[in-house]
Amino acid sequence: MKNQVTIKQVRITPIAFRDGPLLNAAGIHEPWALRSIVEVETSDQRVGIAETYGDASVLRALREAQDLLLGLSPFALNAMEARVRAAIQPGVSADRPIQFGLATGSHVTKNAEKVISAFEAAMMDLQGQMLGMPICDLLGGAVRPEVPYSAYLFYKFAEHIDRPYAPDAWGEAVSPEQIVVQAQKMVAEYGFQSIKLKGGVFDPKLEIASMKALRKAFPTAPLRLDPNANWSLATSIAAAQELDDLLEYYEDPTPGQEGMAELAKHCRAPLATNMCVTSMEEFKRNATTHAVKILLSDHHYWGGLRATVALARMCAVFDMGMSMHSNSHLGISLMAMTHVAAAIPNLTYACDTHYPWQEEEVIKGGRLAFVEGSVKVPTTPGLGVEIAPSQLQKLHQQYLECGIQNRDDLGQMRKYNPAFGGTNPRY
Ligand code: GKR
Ligand code: MG
Repeated sequence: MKNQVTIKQVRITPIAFRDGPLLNAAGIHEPWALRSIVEVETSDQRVGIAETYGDASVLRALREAQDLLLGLSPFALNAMEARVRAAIQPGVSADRPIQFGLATGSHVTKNAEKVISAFEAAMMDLQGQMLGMPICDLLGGAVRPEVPYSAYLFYKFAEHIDRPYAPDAWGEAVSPEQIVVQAQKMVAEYGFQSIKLKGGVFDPKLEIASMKALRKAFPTAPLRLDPNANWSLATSIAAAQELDDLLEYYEDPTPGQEGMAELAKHCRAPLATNMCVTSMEEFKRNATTHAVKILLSDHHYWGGLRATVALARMCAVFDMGMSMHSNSHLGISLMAMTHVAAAIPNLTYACDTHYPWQEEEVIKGGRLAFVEGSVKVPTTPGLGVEIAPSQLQKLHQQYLECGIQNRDDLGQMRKYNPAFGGTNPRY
């Protein structure tokens, strides 16, 4: 077609930003978190943007696929998806090993979905700019004016080993009392109304005590605990007796759908996951195992914003609730999460976000604001945020200098404790 706007350039820039010494089932966060920033430029000089994982295998997949977009209209999402699926090998091999295992979404087997998602978000940003509409309108329209997020608490050390930079303002949190202080600070600063604790770190007794202390400090807030499958089935069943009346949902206490299905028979709190239902095959199996009642969606690995809207419909069909998972991320991802969450009627649980743990930004205007725990859904065209070029350059330089190319929480923990086993489930 004459004068049709087409994609003429794609830029992929890996970045690194400071991240806290947050503890989890795998170990501890490294001092730098990685992301990839995608910029898709059109023949009429518009730039659409997206943010996704920054591990080496995703970066390589993005780079392998970037030229597939050249010449496409920003509206040609099906053509983009077909090209990417044909080009990206889903399998695991010696040069494509399984990446960080805490979130199944980060496996290389999902590289095609991850690349499609990133390209789709950038192309939908362009579509919105061209039509003068926010992305949520392209997804059917916002059903809520703001999207609620939950406080995402972590056990943590006061500072990283070898002190690569000055410690963050959050301090140490290795006891129930310190977790309550962390929650109070996060709720005071962001206004969150739901609270999630990342568990699977310490003895379950201490983590249950933390949940009880949170309940005392926040008598009415919905509470969640996520041990990232680091508890055996027996431990999870025993803990359920104490947690049942405290939890809004019990997220991934024990590994696998079969384990979760067995646990479901022994607890009243609904089970939620971002670990044992991360693909349509697993979704189909869950319909038989009845393991999980609440799915934590994540457009970054479920294949994009439109795929997440479709997933929400599947959840409705199978009587499942929907919440949203997060990994360490910046404002471009937060905006994409906000658009898609705004457009899904049955995403009724406050979404996860690591955003309070991040101090740096890549977007113009700096860090995004939360009001009463929610992010306002943008009404400006496209995604609603733009890259600050000097920040992109700075964070890219940090990537080049930080020496990390793949997230490795286990390796990082072994710097503190060389004997750290990393067995899962540990308790
Ligand atoms: O950042 O340590 C972390 C989290 O544990 C993350 O890796 C998980 O993917 O947030 C996630 C979850 O809900 O399982
Ligand atoms: Mg989780």
